Amino acid sequence: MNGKTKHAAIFLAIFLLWMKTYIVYKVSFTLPMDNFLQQFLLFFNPLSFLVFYFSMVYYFSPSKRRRVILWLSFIYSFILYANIVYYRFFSDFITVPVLFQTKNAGDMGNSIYELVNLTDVFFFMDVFILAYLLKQPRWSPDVSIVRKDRRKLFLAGLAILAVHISLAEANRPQLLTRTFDREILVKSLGTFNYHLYDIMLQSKSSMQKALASNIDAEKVLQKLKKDTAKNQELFGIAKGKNVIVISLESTQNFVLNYKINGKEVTPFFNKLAKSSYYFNHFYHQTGQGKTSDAEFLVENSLYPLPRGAVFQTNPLNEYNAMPEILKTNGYFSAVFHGNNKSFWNRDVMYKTMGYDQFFSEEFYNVTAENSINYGLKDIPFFEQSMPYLEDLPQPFYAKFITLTNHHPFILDPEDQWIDPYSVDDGTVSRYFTTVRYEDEALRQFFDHLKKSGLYDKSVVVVYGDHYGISERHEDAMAQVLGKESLTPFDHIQLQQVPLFIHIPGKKGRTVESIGGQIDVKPTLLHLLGIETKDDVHFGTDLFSEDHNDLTVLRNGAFINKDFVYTNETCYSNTFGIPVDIKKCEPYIDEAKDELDESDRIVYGDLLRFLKVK
Ligand code: GP9
Ligand code: MN
Repeated sequence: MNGKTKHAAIFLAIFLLWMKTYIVYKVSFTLPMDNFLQQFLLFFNPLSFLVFYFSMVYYFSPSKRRRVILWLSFIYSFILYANIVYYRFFSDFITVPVLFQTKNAGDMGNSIYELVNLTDVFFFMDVFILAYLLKQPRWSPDVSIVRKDRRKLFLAGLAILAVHISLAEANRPQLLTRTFDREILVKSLGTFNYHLYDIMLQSKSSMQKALASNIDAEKVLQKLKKDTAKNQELFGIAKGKNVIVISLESTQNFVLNYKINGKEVTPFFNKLAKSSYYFNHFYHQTGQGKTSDAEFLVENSLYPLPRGAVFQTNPLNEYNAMPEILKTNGYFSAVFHGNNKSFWNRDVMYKTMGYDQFFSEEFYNVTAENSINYGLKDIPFFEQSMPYLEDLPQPFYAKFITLTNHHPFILDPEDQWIDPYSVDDGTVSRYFTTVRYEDEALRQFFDHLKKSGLYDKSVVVVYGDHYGISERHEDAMAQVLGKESLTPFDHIQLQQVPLFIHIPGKKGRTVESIGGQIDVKPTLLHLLGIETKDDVHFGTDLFSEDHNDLTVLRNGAFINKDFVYTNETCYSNTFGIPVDIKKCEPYIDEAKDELDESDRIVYGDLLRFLKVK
């Protein structure tokens, strides 16, 4: 035994990775801590996984053990690093479905380049230190470990895990059964246990469709087939009109009426807010599927999924999407997007949703001059779309997805019509310039519509798809908003995106209803004079007095007129200060049930049972 501890080599490896993970939690992720138990859990949580993980070493022959320890350390570090890079952009952790979204990876080159730093090499330093130390006799892997020692280590792992899980459950009851918020899972379980848990959820959701039955469907769907309250005055006001829906890339509501050096960032949107119905308390409800999740919400009035993009995971389900409903009302449907057709699996999903035509990249003349970042710039995109649009059979339902205002918000100098915001954070600083460009693209598109005569014959719906500036830019955003620092309440406010609905012949007004993307479908159908009582949908008409203002975000946070619930804290919506959690409790459950029900529909593909009848 030459005086050293039996498992010295793996203890050393465990110790180094444990400390590294904890440092990553503190430095690379933003994980707010409410109490001492949470602090302790955060520190403790890497250990249980690491003990099990490294007990594998002893299944290899003694001569290989050193190499196996190093490989395990490297793989662990690599997965942790992948999470760091993903987090830098998405403020979120990797899930299994995200790993299969590789189709999008080619287009993300710019974004990834922006997110990887040279200094990241230091992140792997400890693996080199370990390689060096394991060569020293004091730390070299023990060759004499026998089955009994292995079992002891495994039991120790089990004991640590039991303590860990009980503490995590004590800190947050029903952690494993009712949690949508990955941040809480990672805080409590640790990154790697969380990954294992995620793999388990993945297998469960894959089975859900096979096990779903007509009876489940009946139970879930019956109460959702409701006759959503309407606004009698506006019902059918746009009957038979064309519908043009525009998805604004990464556009948050705070840019409206914002000025830089005396110049408006969104001169056109500011005018549009006055000449249309403008919803100033409207939230995005997207998850990991970003733009595609927003499309899913708007056209199905179902929630996207807690993990992955529903466009990728369930593209062959039965839905009752806007294009399908409108087809039975005599509409032709088309979607326009200057990017590769398979991005977000759109080509497959659009067929499922009943689109008659998809004008993707191949329909456009895309050159080095007229493209940037992900592809065709918005101005030429709208310009080149016009002839196609004018040729569509009417009435049509046409959706346009903009692209230029996408992270990392790069722009050619000749397209820059406003100064970058002066702050020491390139992303935030550039954001304003690409928003300004997008605003101009919309202005020009509206001009084209007016010239072509389509403007007076079409309802135009414009919405922001999701945030552009993630939480990790909070210092710069505090400066933008003129605050000392941002609270979780402020972060929820930042999830507001603009929504405009222009109806020909109507002057419009600012609508104060609190709502989200899930509400667009019933709102729009009602304007077109289409009943919604046979449609399964979660949203309610934003124009109706009985509109349900409980707006649920995909991570279980919610907003209504009285409260904002986020980060396990209940805030007064009027004052933005924490109030007794009990006030939020009834809605916490309602919000979760709603997300659960929607997930059951999507995972179980339950709408197929409706169609049969
Ligand atoms: C890609 C575009 C951007 O075609 O819709 O997608 P996002 O990354 O915002 O989801
Ligand atoms: Mn987007």
